[in-house]
Amino acid sequence: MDRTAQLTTRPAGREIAYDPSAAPPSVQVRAAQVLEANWTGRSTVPSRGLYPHQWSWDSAFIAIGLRHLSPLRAQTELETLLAAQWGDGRIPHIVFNPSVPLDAYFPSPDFWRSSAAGRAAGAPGTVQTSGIVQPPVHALAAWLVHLADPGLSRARGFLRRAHPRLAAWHRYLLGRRDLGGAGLVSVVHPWEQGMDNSPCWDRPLSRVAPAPARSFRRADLDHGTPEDRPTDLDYGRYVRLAADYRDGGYADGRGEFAVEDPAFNALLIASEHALARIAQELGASGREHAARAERLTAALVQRLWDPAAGMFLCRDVRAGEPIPERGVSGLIPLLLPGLPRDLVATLVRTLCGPHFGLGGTTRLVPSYDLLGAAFDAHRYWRGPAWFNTSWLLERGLRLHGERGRADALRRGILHTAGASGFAEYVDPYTARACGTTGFGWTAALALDLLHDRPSGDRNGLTAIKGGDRG
Ligand code: 9WN
Repeated sequence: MDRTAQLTTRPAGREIAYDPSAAPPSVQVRAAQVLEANWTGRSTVPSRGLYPHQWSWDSAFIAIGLRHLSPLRAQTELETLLAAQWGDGRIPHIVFNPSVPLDAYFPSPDFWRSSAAGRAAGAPGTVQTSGIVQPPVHALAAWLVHLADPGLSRARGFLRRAHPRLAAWHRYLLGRRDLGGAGLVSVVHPWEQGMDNSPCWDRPLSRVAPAPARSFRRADLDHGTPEDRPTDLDYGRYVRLAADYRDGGYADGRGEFAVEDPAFNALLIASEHALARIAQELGASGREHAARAERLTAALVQRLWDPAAGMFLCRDVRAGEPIPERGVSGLIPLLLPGLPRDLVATLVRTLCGPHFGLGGTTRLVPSYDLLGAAFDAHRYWRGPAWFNTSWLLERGLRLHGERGRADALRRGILHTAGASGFAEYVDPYTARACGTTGFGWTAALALDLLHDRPSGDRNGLTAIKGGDRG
């Protein structure tokens, strides 16, 4: 059933349980309008101006919110992305819309040349994509989308068709991207991790010779304030890394940049838990996925936990050392059900302490250490708060019984999302909007938090707990 019409005409009170003093009822209607405006017929753009194509992890987050408006559209969103999967299993980070002009976004399809340069890796011939990936939130999204309307999902064979593709995606990551040899996945470009210009990348990026500024034209500056966006020097390095990867036929293992990232790996683990549930729904045991989730959790703790920092750190695989920067990525493993209790307690202390300030100085979780030398409250992933990371941490807090903190963060997300016009990101202290507005995942994740779920399983997380497998 498509609920979009109901949501725009009905008073919110009957369907939605939330505190009206903290979140104006119109947030739900306005969030639905953003998703409507960004819908292209088969998928949702993150933003009409700045990001006019389909992005991989955006689509997963968007589907998680969209399921409350239209389970069918949420399924279609993921199916459109999965249809662009490469033969080697990778899900590309951008699926290009052929009707959008080439100069609307850089790097455009003529930069990536996926069907030619990616032929050996099995890039599709019918659709143009990028050649890098983004965090694997997709199996988690598919499971949550299924739960929104299991009858429709079964009738359409949604999980039956999605499961082999999701399993191949994880096989690609675990088989081709274990560049450090410790069982964890490495990203080979900052855009893959999704937090593009986090100070965590500064050290590994400093070894990369930037492409000359005159060799490309940035389209992002047509839409955003330069102070809110990455610098030209960073862009030159992004371009160099992507061009080298392309020129090597998108083969893995050779590039200068290889980083094991806590959030990327934690999302893979959460998605393995989800795959276990999906397999069970399809009549299998799911044990293989649940066991993999446990092994990966152990590897994550063993390899990336830093007791002195009180959180997980990224690891520079090429230099063979941890990266001594506190990025929000290092808190995201809080969403994992199998994390040792003492680590959970330490992560919560770090989240609420002076480095991230939650419940004290900040309204949402900053993307980078408030006390770090590179902190900048406005520039992209170097300090501002993003809604997807706060949403993930809200889930983590709730999962581990931190109900009061989770409720406060939820109120903060809802209030800020509405008050900022569904901003891409905000100043963590003042909540001033940065980047673009009408941003897809901000609207979708606000909708998700507004939706009334049965108590005890608000986000379907208890359904994918490692200890609860059959
Ligand atoms: C490059 C689409 C994407 C998000 C990323 C965010 C930003 C792109 C860019 O926008 O990255 O992929 O052009 O800066 O950093 O997380 O998926 O919303």
